[in-house]
Amino acid sequence: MDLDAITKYSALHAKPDGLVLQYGTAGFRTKAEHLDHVMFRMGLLAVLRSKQTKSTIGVMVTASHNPEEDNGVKLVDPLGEMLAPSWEEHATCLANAEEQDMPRVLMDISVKAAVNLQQDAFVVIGRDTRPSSEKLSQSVIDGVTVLEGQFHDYGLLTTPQLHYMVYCRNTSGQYGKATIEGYCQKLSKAFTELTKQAFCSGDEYRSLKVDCANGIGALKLREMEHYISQELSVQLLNDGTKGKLNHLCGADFVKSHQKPPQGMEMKPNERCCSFDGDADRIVYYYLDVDGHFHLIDGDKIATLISSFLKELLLEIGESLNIGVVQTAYANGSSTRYLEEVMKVPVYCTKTGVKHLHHKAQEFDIGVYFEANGHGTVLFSKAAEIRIKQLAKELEDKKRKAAKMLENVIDLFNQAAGDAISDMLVIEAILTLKGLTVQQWDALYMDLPNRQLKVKVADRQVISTTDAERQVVTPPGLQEAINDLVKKYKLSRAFVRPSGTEDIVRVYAEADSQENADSLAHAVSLAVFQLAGGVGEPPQPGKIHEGCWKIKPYYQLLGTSFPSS
Ligand code: G16
Repeated sequence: MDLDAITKYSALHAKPDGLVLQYGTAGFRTKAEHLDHVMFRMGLLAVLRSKQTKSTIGVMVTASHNPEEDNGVKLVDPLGEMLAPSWEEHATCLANAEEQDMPRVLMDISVKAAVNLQQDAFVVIGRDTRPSSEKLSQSVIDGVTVLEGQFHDYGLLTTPQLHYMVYCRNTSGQYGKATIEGYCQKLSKAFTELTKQAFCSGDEYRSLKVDCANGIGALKLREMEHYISQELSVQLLNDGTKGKLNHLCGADFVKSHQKPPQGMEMKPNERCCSFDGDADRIVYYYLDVDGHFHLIDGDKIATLISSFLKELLLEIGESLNIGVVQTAYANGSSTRYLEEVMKVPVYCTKTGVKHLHHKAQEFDIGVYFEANGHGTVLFSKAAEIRIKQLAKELEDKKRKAAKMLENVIDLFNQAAGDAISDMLVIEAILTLKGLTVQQWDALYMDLPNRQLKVKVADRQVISTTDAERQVVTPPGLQEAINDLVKKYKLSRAFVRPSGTEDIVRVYAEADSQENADSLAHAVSLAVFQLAGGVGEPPQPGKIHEGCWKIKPYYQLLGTSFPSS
């Protein structure tokens, strides 16, 4: 390791004094102007990780759903998964080392992690469309080259596409070709094969409006469009030609405000969806004939997908175990529907797809989705081999079902939650089942809910347990939440520090929208008072938006998956 060269180049990417950042839910995120040194150092770290794993490592420059002014960076491990937790710690140490200490910290990491410095290293880099991303990805490249790592810069990519590229490169192309054409060909082939099987191919199922959050999703969906235009016509809105990234649009906006994005003109019952800024999340929605907005979030996506997979497994007579993984944000109705109606085991993990992904790996088929629309499905190697074998051996209807499963395996991006891939899966299922968006929505009725943000001086004063459903510190906060929850029916609330924004998130659900709003507001006030709120205390505000025509509780469990 040429420490002199590292010191010299590091000075060109100097760390602002006193700045402390943490590798959070999805890497480092903050204002773009504070990230140059982090990018350089993550280039260095990616080389060490590549040497240690003897594999290609990915570096993605994006702040996903955050505002355009922010940016971020995360490392992608060999099988396309999120960075191992012990390396997250190394990343935090390296990013926070003061300028003069940085080379020593880098050496310490290589010793601690038993990195063979003679080993070759290869790093692939991708970035989103933020104005700051190109320069910041150049800083990553500077870090890679000063440690004499080789690299390939993919330039503009969605985050899940970068995960896919890493996975392909480390499996000698068995998972697919590590190019955009390879990605589009793999997914579109599976999509075409699947939709070919549909009995119902009326126009109703063949067009979709997509809000691309003014981000990279627009560019990459345009590339995919060329491959799928025979089966699906997509109309792209918020494609980045006019608006600002994630501003009044995108999956995070739609989910948290429970209303359509700017620029989306919706006819009644028209199926629409939104991607987030780096196209790793998707939510669906529609307006009913009375003009009410209906959101179909990650929970309902997981339900649709697991129902479909369960049906196919039943058809081929295989008892592979399916598990669904959610977080505390999952709507109570979704968990009840999955467990009590569908009889599928459901598990709750901490927020962050890295946690869900890990849990989902325990099943033959692990379906994981966060309520915010971030998720995918993982098939174990054994399940994949068995399904492929059955697709050859079985006959007639059973063979058809096994073939469908085979195509579903190819259609999912198993490296990471992927808005484009998930959209194609959902469109294929709706077409195959002959389901309208309203029928899908009617699987169960969401409990009214509200998410709010509270600004505090130091969000780390809040620590949690039980998959973030209970507060441990500061003292008294959990008791205050418990007392507030008792005042409402069918209610639940929790708070947790965000790992991507400098705020505390508050979630509440209850029997009516008014009660969910009121509970969320009361919990926000408790956070403000007990966890060091800054600025104005949270105001009740205008938060009664959206459509929640809630039915009595017993009806929430009533519907079953419509069969074709
Ligand atoms: C990232 C993570 C998600 C997480 C979200 C919000 O999403 O990948 O798993 O749900 O941040 O996290 P937090 O509540 O900690 O801010 P994205 O789409 O921004 O990459």
